[in-house]
Amino acid sequence: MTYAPDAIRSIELSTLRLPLSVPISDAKVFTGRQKPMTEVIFLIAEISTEQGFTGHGFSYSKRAGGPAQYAHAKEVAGAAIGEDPNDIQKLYTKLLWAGASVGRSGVATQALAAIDIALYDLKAKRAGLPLSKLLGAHRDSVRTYNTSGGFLNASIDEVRIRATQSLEEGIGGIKIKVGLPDSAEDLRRVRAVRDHIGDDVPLMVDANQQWDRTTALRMGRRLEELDLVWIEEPLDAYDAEGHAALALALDTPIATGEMLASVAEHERLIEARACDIIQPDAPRVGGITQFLRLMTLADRAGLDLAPHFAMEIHLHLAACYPREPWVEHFDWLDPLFEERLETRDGRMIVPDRPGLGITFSDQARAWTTERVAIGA
Ligand code: SMN
Ligand code: MG
Repeated sequence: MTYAPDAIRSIELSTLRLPLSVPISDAKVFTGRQKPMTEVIFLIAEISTEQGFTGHGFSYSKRAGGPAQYAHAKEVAGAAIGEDPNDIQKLYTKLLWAGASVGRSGVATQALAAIDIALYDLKAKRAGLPLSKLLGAHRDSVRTYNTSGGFLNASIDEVRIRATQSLEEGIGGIKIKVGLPDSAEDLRRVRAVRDHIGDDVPLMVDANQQWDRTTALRMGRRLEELDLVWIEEPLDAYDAEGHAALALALDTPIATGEMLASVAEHERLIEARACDIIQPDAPRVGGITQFLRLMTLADRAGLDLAPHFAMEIHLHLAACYPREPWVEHFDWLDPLFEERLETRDGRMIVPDRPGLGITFSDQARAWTTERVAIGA
């Protein structure tokens, strides 16, 4: 059977505001750098082709950046109309050049990410394959840990309750936030959760960049006894040298990377040997085309992988990583999709539905604030 080229007929872009049930605080709020988070803004891309195939993708922003991502996507998406949707790398490059004056990272490529992810969803659906199978999976499920129950706005009792709920739902690990101005309170919270879940349940902590190098080393040494899976973002996301020194000084693995906005920024971290576990975010680095490049670099550097947030996308990608990865569980996005991801025996199960396996819900449509059809 010869290949009959298809063509992109339209790209529908929309902005969606997901309200959070309570204002969310990590350490960046307690150091006064940010306000509590009350919503997450999503850029949705829905691509349709002349042969009738469709694909959905999303990017996101917190506190600022959403309108800019939507505006940039609106300006450049037209360059993809009429192109073959299977030429994903060509399309990424074409859209990058269409908006080249604003660079190859940050908002510019986060706007492209939604379209890039939608193209992979479409290609996998055309093939009748889950995205992980299209890309070449290593596994059908991925170890998973919960974050949404461990923020600093929650009391330690609430954190304990959410940890129990997560473990009862079949989630395999618990991450809690640290980085409070009072380090003694940090230690009390971590020790309380370790005592609550027991020594055999994987436990991680996340300082969201709020320790200085001295505090990070002191806290890292005091946390060694708690046998953590990793200490996340102990330092500023761009302090590759500080992370590298800390990784050498501590036994507990160092994880970081979520805030980096391009493959190039991650390469600097990898070259500096700044971490043991890399935590890239596909929407944040420009989509799946970029994430796949990054997975290759990370594997060659011998790093473990624990992608940040957006489990609906990262579950498929982590399933393709050569080393046993982790995927981060948040329940925040559940209302956006008709389907729910299944967790059992500590792992998240890759859906056997074609593509990403997600359908936007009526609630998602109701939370949509802007929408434009390019090319239709
Ligand atoms: C995080 C995620 C979502 C909102 C704030 C902070 C975090 C993480 O750093 O690792 O999940
Ligand atoms: Mg984090």
